[in-house]
Amino acid sequence: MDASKPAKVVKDVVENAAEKAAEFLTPDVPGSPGSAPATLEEPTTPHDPLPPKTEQGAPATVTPTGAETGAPAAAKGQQGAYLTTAQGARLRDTDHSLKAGERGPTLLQDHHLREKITHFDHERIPERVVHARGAGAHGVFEAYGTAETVTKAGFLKKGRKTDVFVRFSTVLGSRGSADTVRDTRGFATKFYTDEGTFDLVGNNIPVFFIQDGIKFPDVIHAAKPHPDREIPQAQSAHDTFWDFVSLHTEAQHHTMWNMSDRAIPRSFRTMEGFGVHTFRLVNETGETALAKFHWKPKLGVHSLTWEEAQMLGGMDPDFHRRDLYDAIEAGALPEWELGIQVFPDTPDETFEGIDLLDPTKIVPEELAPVQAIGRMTLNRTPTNFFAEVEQVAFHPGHLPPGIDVTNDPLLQARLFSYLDTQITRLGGPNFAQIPVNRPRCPVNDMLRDGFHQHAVHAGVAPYRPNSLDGGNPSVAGDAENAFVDTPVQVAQARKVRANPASFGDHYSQVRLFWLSMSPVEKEHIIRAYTFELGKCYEQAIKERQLRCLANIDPVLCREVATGLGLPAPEPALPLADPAPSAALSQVGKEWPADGRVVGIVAADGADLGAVRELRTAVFAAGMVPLVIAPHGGMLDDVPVQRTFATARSIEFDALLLATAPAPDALPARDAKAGAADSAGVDPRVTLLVDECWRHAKAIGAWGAGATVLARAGITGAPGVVTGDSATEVLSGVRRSMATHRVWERFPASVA
Ligand code: HDE
Repeated sequence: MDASKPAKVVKDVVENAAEKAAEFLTPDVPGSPGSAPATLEEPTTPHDPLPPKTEQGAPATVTPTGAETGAPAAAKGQQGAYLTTAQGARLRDTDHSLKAGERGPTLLQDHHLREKITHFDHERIPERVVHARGAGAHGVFEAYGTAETVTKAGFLKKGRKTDVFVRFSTVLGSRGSADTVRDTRGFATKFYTDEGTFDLVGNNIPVFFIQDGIKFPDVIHAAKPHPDREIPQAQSAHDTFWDFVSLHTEAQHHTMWNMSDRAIPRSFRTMEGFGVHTFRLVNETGETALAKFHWKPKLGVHSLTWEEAQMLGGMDPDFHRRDLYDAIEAGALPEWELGIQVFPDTPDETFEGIDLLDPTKIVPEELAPVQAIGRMTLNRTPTNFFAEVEQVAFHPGHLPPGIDVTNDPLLQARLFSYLDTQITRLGGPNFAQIPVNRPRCPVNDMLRDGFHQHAVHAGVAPYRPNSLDGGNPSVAGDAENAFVDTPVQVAQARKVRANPASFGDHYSQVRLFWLSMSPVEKEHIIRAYTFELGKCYEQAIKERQLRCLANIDPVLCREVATGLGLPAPEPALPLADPAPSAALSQVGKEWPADGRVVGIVAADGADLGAVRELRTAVFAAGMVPLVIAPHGGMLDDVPVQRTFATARSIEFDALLLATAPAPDALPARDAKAGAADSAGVDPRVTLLVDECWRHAKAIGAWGAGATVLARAGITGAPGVVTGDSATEVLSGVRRSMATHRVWERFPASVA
C-alpha cells in the first residue's frame, strides 16, 4: 500500500464498495452492526478498510470554506490499513504502555499512551441543555413548486432537490435517557440550500408552553429533575412541573398535548412536525404572507400505549433510534410531506380572530388547509453519531432569502439563544465549519480566528470597505439575491414588559383539542393526567391543576379528580364553544404498513414451510418479519431473530403464531419460563399474546398456533385472525394493521 497517497487507497476501496457490500451484507432483517460479518478469530492481516454500510451517509467532503477536498464522497470507513498516532506515525503496539521493564513503572516518555488517554479524557462535550437525547439521519427534500407564489426561496422551486439532515429528540432527558418517555419531541431539519442553510427547528407539537422566551428557563427548570435529589429523570410527572404549569396557565394547551398520545410516539416516522411560530414569506415581487410549517408523515400519526412506553424504557431504551435506523437499513425510507398554512400578512397579524404571534395557539386545518409544498425522504444513517448527531447545530435564524421571522416573542428569544448555546457546547464560534454544519454554498464571511479554526483564510483585508483585496467581497443587492430583512412596519408603541391582550386566552384552544379527540384518545388523556398528578406529592398542586382542568372540560376534570380521590372544582371561567378539528385526532383512518414489524412464533416441528412463505410475504409487503423461537440459530433453514428469552411484545406491531410451543424444558434458565399455569404453552408465548392483546395489536394464528388463542379465550375477538393458511391469516392481520391498532377491543368509558 502506498502510504503517501491515503486518498487513493481509500478511493480504491470505495470504488468497489457496492460490490463488496453486497457480498458481505445479509439482505435479511436490519440491525447488522458492521458492513461485514464478524469473524470468529481476530483478523490479523493488514488490509484495506472495509466499505461503509450501504445505508450510511456522511456530510460532503469539502473544506471549511466549501472547496472540494478531493476525497471520494463515500470515504467513510477506517482511513487506512495501519493504526497511526494523531501525527500519522504508524504504531507497532497499542496494547501495552511503555514501561521500565515488564514489572516496572510506566514512562512519562510514552507519547502514544499520553496522547491516547488525554484525548479520551476530553471525549465528552456538554450535552444540550434541552433536547440532549436525540437521533438523526440524512435525506433529501424535493420541492413540488407549489410554494413559488408565496416565497422566492430557491429550494422550494419545482423539482429542486436539497440535501437535509434531521435530528429528532426528547426535550427533558439527559443524553442517556430513554427514548419513549412522555415528552414533546424535537423535529429539527437542516436544509443545505444553495442560498444558505435553512433550519426548520420545530417540535412534534404545534404549540409551546410559554408565549415569551423570557419564561424558557422557568419552564425548563420546573420540568427538569428537582435540583436537590436530581429526580425524576426525563419526566414531567413531578411537583415542580405541575406547580409551574398550573400557575402559569398559558402552559395548559401544550400540557394537554403532552398528556395526549402525541407525547409517546410509536416512532419518529409516525410523528407530525410543526414550525410552531408563524413565519413571514416573501415572493419574487416582494409580496409577503404569513405561514406556519407542518410536516405530515407518510405513515400517519401513531403512538405507543402508555404501558408499552414504560416497558420500553427498561427493555429497549433506544427504541426510537433503533426504529429509525432499522427502517432506513431495511429500505422502508421514512417520508414526510412539508406543508404550509398561509395567511394574509395583515397589520394585526391575526387570522379568524387567532393571534398568529401567540405560540400557544394553532390555526385549525379546517380554517386554513395545510398545502403540501414538497417531500422529504430520509435515506442515510449517520456514519459517526458524535460527529453528526451530537455536533449538529440548528438555529431558527438560519434562513434563506424568501423566509423571514415574525415578532412572535418566543421566536425572538430563540434567535438569540441558539447561537449563544453553541459557543459553550461546541467550544467556540467556529461550529459552522464542522462537517455536518457546513453550508453547501460558497461561504465568504470575514469571520476570523477563534477556537477550532479549521479554515486557512487567504486575503489580507478581512474588513469592509477595503482596497487591498480589491474591495472584495462585495455586498449583494436584490439582483444578486441578498437576504433582505423585510421592512415590516412597527406600530407606534412604548417600551413595555407586557403581552398583547389577545395572549390572555389560555383555555379555549385546550378545550378545542379535548373536544377533537376520539373517546379512546380522551381515555388516554384522563389516564395520563391522573398518573402524572398522582405522582405529585403536594395536594395543593393537584387541586390547583384540577381547577385548570375545570376550565377546560367538566368530564375531564371529574374523571381525573375521581382518580386522585379529590373533589372536582367548578370552572372559574365560562367554557368556550369551539368547533372540534378532526385533523387533531390520530385515529379513524388507514395507513401504509412500511417498515412495521411482524413477530412470528415458531419452533422445531412447526409448519416451517408456511413460516418461510410468511416471511417472504411480509418482506414483499414492505414490512419486517422477526421469527421468535425457543432457541437462537436456525429452525431448519429458517433464521431465528428472537428467542422466547429475548422477545417482548413491544417491538412487534402484530404477532402471528405458527405453533403452540410447549413450556420450556429448562425454566430455571429464564425467570419468565414456568412462572404461571400456562396450560401447556410456553408461558413466555402466553405473555407475548397477553401483551399484544392489551396493546390492541393484531394477532393471527393458524394450525396448532390457533390453540394458543383459544386457550387465551380471545378467538373471534376484534383484530384476532385465525385461518387455514399462513398467508390468509396475514392478509386478515394486515387489514387490522392498516388502522394501526384494534381499539374496538376496549370500549372507552367517556364519549
Ligand atoms: Fe429550543 N433550544 N428553545 N425550542 N429547541 C434548543 O439549542 C430555546 C423552542 C428545539 O436537535 C437549544 O442547540 C429557547 C421552541 C429543538 O439540536 C437551546 C426557547 C421549539 C431543539 C434552545 C426555545 C424549540 C432545541 C439547546 C424559548 C419548537 C433541538 C441546544 C425562547 C418550535 C435541536 C441547542 C437539535 C434546542 C433554546 C423554545 C425546538 C438552548 C431559549 C418553541 C427541536 O438553544
